[in-house]
Amino acid sequence: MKHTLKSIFLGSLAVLAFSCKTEEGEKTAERPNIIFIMSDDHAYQAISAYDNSLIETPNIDRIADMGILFTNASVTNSICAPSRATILTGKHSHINGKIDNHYPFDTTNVTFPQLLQDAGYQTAMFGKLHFGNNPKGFDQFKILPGQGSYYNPDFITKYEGEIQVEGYVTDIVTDMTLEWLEKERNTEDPFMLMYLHKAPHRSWIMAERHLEEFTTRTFPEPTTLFDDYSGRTHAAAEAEMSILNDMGWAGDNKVYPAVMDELGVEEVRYDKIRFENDYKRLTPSQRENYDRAYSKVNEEFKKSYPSMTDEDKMKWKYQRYMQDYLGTIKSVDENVGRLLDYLEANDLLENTIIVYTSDQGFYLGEHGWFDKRFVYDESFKTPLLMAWPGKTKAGIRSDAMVQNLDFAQTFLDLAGVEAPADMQGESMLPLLTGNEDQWIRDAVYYHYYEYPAEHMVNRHYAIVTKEYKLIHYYFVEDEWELIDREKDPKELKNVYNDPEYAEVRAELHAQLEKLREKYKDNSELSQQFVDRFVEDASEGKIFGASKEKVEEILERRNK
Ligand code: SGN
Ligand code: CA
Repeated sequence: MKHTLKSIFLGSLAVLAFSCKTEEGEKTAERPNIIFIMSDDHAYQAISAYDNSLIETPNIDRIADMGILFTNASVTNSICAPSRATILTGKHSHINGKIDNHYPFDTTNVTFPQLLQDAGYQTAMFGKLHFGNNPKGFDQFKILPGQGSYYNPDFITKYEGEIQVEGYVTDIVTDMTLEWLEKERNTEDPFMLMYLHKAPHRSWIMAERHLEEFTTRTFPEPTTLFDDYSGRTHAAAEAEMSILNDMGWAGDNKVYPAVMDELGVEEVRYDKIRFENDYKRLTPSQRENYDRAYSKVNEEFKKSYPSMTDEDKMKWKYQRYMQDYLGTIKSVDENVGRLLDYLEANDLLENTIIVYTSDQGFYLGEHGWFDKRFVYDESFKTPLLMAWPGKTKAGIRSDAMVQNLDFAQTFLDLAGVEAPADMQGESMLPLLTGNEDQWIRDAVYYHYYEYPAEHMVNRHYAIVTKEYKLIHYYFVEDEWELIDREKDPKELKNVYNDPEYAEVRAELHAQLEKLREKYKDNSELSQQFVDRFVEDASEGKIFGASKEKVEEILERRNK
């Protein structure tokens, strides 16, 4: 069935190609250009097309106005480099091998940019990749080393070696992108461009022009800011991503280390050094603007800190977090606007597919958290807006269960390139062309691995349907969670042992096993990844958690 539909589409592409040829036959198929815009850790709660209670993002919203907003888009593994590996390969982490941020990407994997390049696409990548190796299949790339820096960032470039560029990272990545479109691209062949922002990743440092406005704004608190994690397995309580306890006063919230010393504020791990590392990158004039805004924050903090209760601290940190996080998004939105304006002014909107997404979602205080990793909605789901002006209907919403797993096959399909048989996603093309009925997936698979590590989110895999989530945590304790997504949208209650759900639970278990078979995941594979970790940990590689903590967990595991 799928194959037939695909043939029909390829057939119509061929007709399109034929009809595009001039009499002299000089013009080849008008294959669409692809622009893949991705930010790092951009929560859908912080895009006004989804929710305008925190920030207005008029430019990102333009993409939804021209096309589709997906309300159920998700990732297969909610962490940076694994998400990028899944996007490029069209395969789950256990198949492409990039299960976490630490082990390098296996460059023998076939990626969709390589296939598009082979098929005659011009390819370019600018911004954050985070692989530990350079991307294959690109005519041009300028990427940030590792996480990259917000101010005066370094870049690894394909032709100029390592360079440092003065300015603000979101503006610079856009300058590079526009320069490539304007000067390097030829206008004959289609292109595939990956425009990848570092923002709004931690430590959330906004552009100078937004400091004054955003450091004085106040934002509404989520209703679960003071979640006590009762009603679920131990995994939620064990996680170290609490705004109150794990967010740094200095490195994250920009309290000056000297002020912390003066007040006797206790440091969260590496907090002051993270602040210093960011601060020392600023030029004197950048520092002046930074200090102008943050000295006011620090003055106010000096007055209020001595009498703050834990509840006050949580509230204060949440506000500081939102000011900085959303401040960085303001620049992303402005720069997306610059790109869209360029496309419009250069008649490029018509035959270009524009995608806006994030490598995963993010907690903006829900459950008292920042960061991601869990299969709970805020980090499992990711924003996805797609437009193909003239082809997609404008302003529609889709609740289809699409994933980052699907991009590779979607882009290959759009370009009329056959996808390798071992890719594991589905082309989203039917959803873009109003053929929703041809989209049949009703459950997705998730598997997170990076544990024990920074933020201490337990290893888990899960099946997610529109109604339920069945989650299995493993490594030390084997524990299950069943979430009723319709009755409990905030995901506060595990009903796994509730007799009322016995039937649902049995059904989900069976479905989960089928999905694991389909995607070729199993306990032997998980065990291999665990064994590799345990061996490396015994050699002192500990991936961001404290040594004592890792030892304690491994000991618990051995019991
Ligand atoms: C850094 C951050 C973490 C974050 C990881 C992964 N700590 O280590 O908070 O979870 O990146 O993020 S920081 O102190 O260095 O800011 S990811 O998006 O790259 O997966
Ligand atoms: Ca990320």
